[in-house]
Amino acid sequence: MKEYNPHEIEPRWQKVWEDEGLNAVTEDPSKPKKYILEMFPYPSGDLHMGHVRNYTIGDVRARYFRMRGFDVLHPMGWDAFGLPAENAAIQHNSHPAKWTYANIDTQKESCKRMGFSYDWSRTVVACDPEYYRWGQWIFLKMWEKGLVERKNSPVNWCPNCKTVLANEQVTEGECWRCHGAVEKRDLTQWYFKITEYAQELLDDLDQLGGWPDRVKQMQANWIGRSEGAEVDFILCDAEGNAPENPTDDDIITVFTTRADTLFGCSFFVLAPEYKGLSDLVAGSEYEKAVTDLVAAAEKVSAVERAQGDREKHGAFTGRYVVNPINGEKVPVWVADYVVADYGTGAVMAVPCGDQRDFEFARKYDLPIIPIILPEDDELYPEIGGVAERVRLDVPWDHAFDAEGILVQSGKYTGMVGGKHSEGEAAIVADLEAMGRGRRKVEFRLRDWLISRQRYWGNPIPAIHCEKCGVVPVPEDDLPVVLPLEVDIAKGETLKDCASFYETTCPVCGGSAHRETDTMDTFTCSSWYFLRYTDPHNDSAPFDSAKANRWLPVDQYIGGIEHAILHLLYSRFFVKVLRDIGLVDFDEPFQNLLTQGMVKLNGETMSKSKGNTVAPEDMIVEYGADAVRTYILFMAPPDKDLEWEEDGLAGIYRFLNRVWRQVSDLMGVAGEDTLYQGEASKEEGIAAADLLNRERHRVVGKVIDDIDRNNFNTALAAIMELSNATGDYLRKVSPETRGGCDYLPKLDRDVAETIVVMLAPMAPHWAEELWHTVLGHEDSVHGQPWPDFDPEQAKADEVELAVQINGKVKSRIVVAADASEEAIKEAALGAVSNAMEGKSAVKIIVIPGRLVNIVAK
Ligand code: ANZ
Ligand code: ZN
Repeated sequence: MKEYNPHEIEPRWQKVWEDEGLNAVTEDPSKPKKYILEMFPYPSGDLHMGHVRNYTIGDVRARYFRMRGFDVLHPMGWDAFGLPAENAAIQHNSHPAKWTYANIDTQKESCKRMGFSYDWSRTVVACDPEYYRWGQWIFLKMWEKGLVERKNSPVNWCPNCKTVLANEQVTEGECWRCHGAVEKRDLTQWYFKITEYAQELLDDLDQLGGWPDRVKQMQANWIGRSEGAEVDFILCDAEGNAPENPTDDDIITVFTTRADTLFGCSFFVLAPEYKGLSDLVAGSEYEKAVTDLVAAAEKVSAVERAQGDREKHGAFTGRYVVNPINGEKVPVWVADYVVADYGTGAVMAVPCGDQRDFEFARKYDLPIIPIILPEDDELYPEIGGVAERVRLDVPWDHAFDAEGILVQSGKYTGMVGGKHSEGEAAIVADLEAMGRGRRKVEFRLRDWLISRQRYWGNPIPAIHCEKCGVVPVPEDDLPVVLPLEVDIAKGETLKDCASFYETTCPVCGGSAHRETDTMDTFTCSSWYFLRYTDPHNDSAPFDSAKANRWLPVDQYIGGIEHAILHLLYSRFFVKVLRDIGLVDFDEPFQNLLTQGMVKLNGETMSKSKGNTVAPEDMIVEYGADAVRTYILFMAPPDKDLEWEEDGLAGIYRFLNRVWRQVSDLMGVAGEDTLYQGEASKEEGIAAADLLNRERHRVVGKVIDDIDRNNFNTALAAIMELSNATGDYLRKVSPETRGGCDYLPKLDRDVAETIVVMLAPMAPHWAEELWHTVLGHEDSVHGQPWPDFDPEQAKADEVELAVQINGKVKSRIVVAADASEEAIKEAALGAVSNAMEGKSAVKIIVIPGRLVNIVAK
């Protein structure tokens, strides 16, 4: 018998599989399909343990479904554009393309060494013109559909990365990549109008039953639907007089979810970027303070400013507006806690109901008028039911933002106030009747800023012509090839590349120049999963029939860090492609698994912390099969995994042990046999029965577990089958087994069942056993999944431990369907001596396990 030697076995089988095209997608329409997908990696350096975990999970599912008779698509590719390639090129005085393709080669080799069953002929590489060409094509289609927009707006600018960042890429005022401070700049940028799909992106979360609730909640929060109303306030002139016949120009509108609190509005606040703000203060004594405040606010990102716990800053504009509900004049301030791009950028401040307004009022000594109270509030006896307003010095230290009763609110006094409340409905209805308000739904979601002032990305297919303006590159001229002769290490940009920059206008034929912005790399990852279905199509991004057959993806696997942006953008792309008529489904990913982190000593492995374990080193030590199996065994896939090399060594020993058990079962262990099988005939029969039962039970359990991604419990069950096998081999000698007509069949059945069930996890190990020990010619990976008979999985009898006061004193064997009374009787009988005159106070039966007799 040969020893299990992964270093010899694994590369050998990898070569055979590759030569025989074992992992090629069959495209067999007679079979049901499964599309198993792992998020494609960014090619920076080699694979790390997080990748290996992600791809192992996907690989097991792909292999499992092939064995269960599905037509499986399981591809891999690279998200190959992006900033790190530029930074590396600058550092090493090289070219981003060189760095990127070298890393792709390294990662691909590592994938092969891990035995992942990708169909490499379907690889999608985002920086290949054959792929990005179709990204440009989709861009043009979106443009045609009115989903592309250029606008001049204040954008987040990272001075470090010299690029614009989407709001989503700014966290707490920092760039998501370099963590440097982000500034505001006014630039003309390209946007995808994802907001047109906001409602559908929210509604269709309901279709995603196979997504973690947490991820759906994160998406819903990001979309941020808010129901409220717009309310029109009338602007007074510089002397503070309300216009007699206000025109549209005299109106400043706010968005509020709490129109019920209008009587508590004691001031009014504009965002520092509010359009027309400078006109309001021009030439007045308030101008300087306002300008200073605006300048200071510019240095802080909107995200940060919107955070509740920040100290608020403001300045009075010297102007007033009239509250439409009660005709009261309130002062207009500018404050940094109001953001320009939500609602209207103006807020009716209600310090008694809104904590931010409350803090601002306290800081600048503005009135706080209590207009909503809980009935048990200490102020309630005094002003509960009072319709007319009195100014009170309220003793509060924070706003009251819950539901309550409206007080001091004119005819609305006594109504319930709060979001979606009776009072809110009544006030909005009256505002509508007056023509001073209307229902409004707001979304937090902003349009997607897709232009980047970077070289290493997909060129935006647009041309700037002095005469014709900005015009699309004609479809037939695609791709706009990213020129490789740009030396970014020397500081060159696309503008410096004349052969790219100088062009002619496709409309008038005059000289023109190309757009030099490239697309956000999130555009590349928003549809790669569609391209895999038809990766070499050179007349369309993909064939609709192919995409419609393979998608939605049956299982998508990736990190929680992509829970918002990547998934939202991909969902958006699919809806747009559906509306263009290219696909006939609404959602790209049916089931989503967000895998947990790989940790070392409680800390997430990361290069920057220097606490990584290189997959390569582990392969050298234990082989890829052990690494794969270990990763699956150590934790459920969505939970964090604490790396322990001892555990990996344990799994290696497990594979070795089963290797020898299979050899023993097949009678080829020779001198290496682990087991001598010397027990009595009765014990032998019992062990054989148990083994048969375990075989049926475990197959059923493993199917159940893998279907639910519970690979760890599936492996634990296979270990139980291995234990039963060991017990059997210890009790039944090879001679006994050979001399019996059904045991050799059981031996082979159990051996093959174990090998086939471990094949998705330890593919090389299983293939080798399948050929050399089990004597097959074809591949184990083409075998059907073992059947099982639930009837045979049931035990006729069960063994129970019998305890007296928690100490095991005996064991009994009872019928599996024995009544509790019968079990108690048998247990008492078994321990009658041990009771030593004590009497049973209570008998507890734990079915299938034990009986505990509480004795005194
Ligand atoms: C008056 C009011 C009274 C408000 C009250 C709240 C409580 P959500 O639920 O997130 O949609 N708001 C509106 N536009 C804003 C902006 N551009 N910057 C900062 N805050 C803004 O939040 C809606 C509420 O946020 C609105 O309702 C408004 O304050 C504020 F007791 O209006 B509310
Ligand atoms: Zn032109």
